[in-house]
Amino acid sequence: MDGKKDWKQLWLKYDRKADAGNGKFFEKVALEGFDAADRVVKSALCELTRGAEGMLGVTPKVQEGTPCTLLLKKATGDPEGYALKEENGQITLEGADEKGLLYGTFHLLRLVSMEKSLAGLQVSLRPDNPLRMYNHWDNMDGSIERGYSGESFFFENDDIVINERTKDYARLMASIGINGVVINNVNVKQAATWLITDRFFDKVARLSEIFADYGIKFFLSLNYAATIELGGLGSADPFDAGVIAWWKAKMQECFAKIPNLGGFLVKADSEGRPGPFTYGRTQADGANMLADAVAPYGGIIIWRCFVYNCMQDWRDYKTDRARAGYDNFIGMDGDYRENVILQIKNGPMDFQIREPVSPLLGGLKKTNQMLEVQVAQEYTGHQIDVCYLIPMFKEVLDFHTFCKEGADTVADVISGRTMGNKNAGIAAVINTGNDANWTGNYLAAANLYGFGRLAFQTSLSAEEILDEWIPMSLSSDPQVVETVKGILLPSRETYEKYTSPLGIGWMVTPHDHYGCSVDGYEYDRWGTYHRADHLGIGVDRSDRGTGYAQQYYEPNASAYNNVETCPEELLLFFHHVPYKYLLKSGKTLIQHIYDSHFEGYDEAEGFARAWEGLEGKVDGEIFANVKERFGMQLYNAREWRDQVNSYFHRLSWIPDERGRRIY
Ligand code: GCW
Repeated sequence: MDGKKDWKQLWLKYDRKADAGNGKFFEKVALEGFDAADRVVKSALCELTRGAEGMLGVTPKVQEGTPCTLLLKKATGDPEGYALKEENGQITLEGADEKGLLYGTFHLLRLVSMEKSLAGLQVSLRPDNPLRMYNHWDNMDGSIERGYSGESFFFENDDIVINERTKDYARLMASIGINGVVINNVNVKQAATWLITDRFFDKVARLSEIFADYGIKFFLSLNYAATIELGGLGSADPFDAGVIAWWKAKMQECFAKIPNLGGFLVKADSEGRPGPFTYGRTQADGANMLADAVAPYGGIIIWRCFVYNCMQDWRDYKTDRARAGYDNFIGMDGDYRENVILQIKNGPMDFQIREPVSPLLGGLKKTNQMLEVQVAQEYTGHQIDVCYLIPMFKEVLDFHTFCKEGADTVADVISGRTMGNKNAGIAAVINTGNDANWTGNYLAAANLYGFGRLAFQTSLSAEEILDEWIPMSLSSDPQVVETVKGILLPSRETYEKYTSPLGIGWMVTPHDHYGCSVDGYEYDRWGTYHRADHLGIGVDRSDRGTGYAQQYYEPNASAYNNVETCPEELLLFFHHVPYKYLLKSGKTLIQHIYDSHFEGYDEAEGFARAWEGLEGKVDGEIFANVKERFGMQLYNAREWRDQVNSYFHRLSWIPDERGRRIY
């Protein structure tokens, strides 16, 4: 198989694998209770054939009735769930519905790809989160906001593109359990506003049908001011009868024209986007108006909570951007329609390498919630620097909010376990583009894969996910598996070490967000400050400062409020701390800054060296791609190390205890 074709399919490349006694199970396949003509069943059968032929050299014969070696059977169970069992040489895959069948099929193929024996197999699974979504920030001119792997494969020249990649994409998504996709940027402007009109309905419908084949609901981001821009109305006031009527008619049209439409994602009153605040209305007023319009069709409105003042005065120490999400939404807890879900970023700021968990998650007790994370590496290395994000996502999911005894983790809240609700789940800003390898750095596909797997089965560890992804995507050679794990597992902490310290965030090149600029945002309007002076650094968010720490339930609130009990990795997020402050390690804060920056660079160098050792063991193109990225990462890490260290050395006048070169 030629290299290029191979890497285009990412973890579904289905190259020949050791049989491990598995081939025989794929010889005779029978369906029971499933309709072979159903579109999702067809996809499952197609995938089964493709996988078995590619990996095992077996072409399954789909036949009626038993005896068979693989029985695909409809059974009762939770939606999207499945069970797999091997007994006496026969595997039974029970799906609770067509999607369950599809996910079970991918499970089976995954094991084959990992060269695991299917003998004695016994699993029963259902997804942990009802909604498992990827959000694209793709613009209709083909650009991608915060995209680091080429241009959009959905749009170009203000039009929709449908090609081979569309289907490959849907397969990849289904294989990791994604069941909803938003194809366009939340900043809906120009042509994208027209996606809900006749100009695009035909192509939008075709696109959505491709997703339907793989059990994926189709979503669009909406322009809140469409009544003005498309409807020619003078207003977007959610209480205006004309506005309400326009949306009702528009939604009727949308759901009639786009058969697989799940609903809409809305960014309102945020970073210059229009919203209900303009009319003196609340976020709930805006969301509910749209929710009522989509309710007759079973649609949902996913409303983002990224609402803050982006015109702040840096001189102002009282206004705190971290507070904004909570302050803007907590007062309306319980006021949202049942088909509204609030989508909340994992942290209160914006996808930094380290942030506390947003206090809105679980802070809201009567409102549907969805977690938003960013797989696109906006602040975490632009898919140049390697940064495996699954450990960070797991930290967020495992966080105890203390909202309800026994069901208080973020995972509980967003799975619906805390409130017993079904409109809940998890979404990620995706890291794909039209680069041949989808994600720029081939290793960034571990994040693409891992997010889906984690959304489906939250208990999977960051390492277990790599134990799947590496053999499926690179090689099952133990040296490759161990080396790549050795690079990816610590990579988030490495990135953190050479960039901004202890939760302070930012210090990035403004707008672009790659590379170091310690004061880049310090005197700007975005509310993102480090407040360093010659004595110390950090933002006082305790009750003596902005009071942000008080937005948490106890005991989190007190823990964060007090410099002694604040988790050290978040120390500078919550407190302004002198450089001579002694950390638990016995080091001063300034020494920690120096040490971690030297360490971070050295670790990145170690990763690059380890990768060199895989030459000839992985596909040549993949090897070269990652090697090239490591070259760029080392340049970046060195700049970060030396700029941060020099900055604090010059400010504090405190020398490095170990006398290393600081500029
Ligand atoms: O992370 C920031 C980005 C913006 C983005 C915004 C958001 C889509 O810098 O590019 O806009 O967040 O999440 O809405």
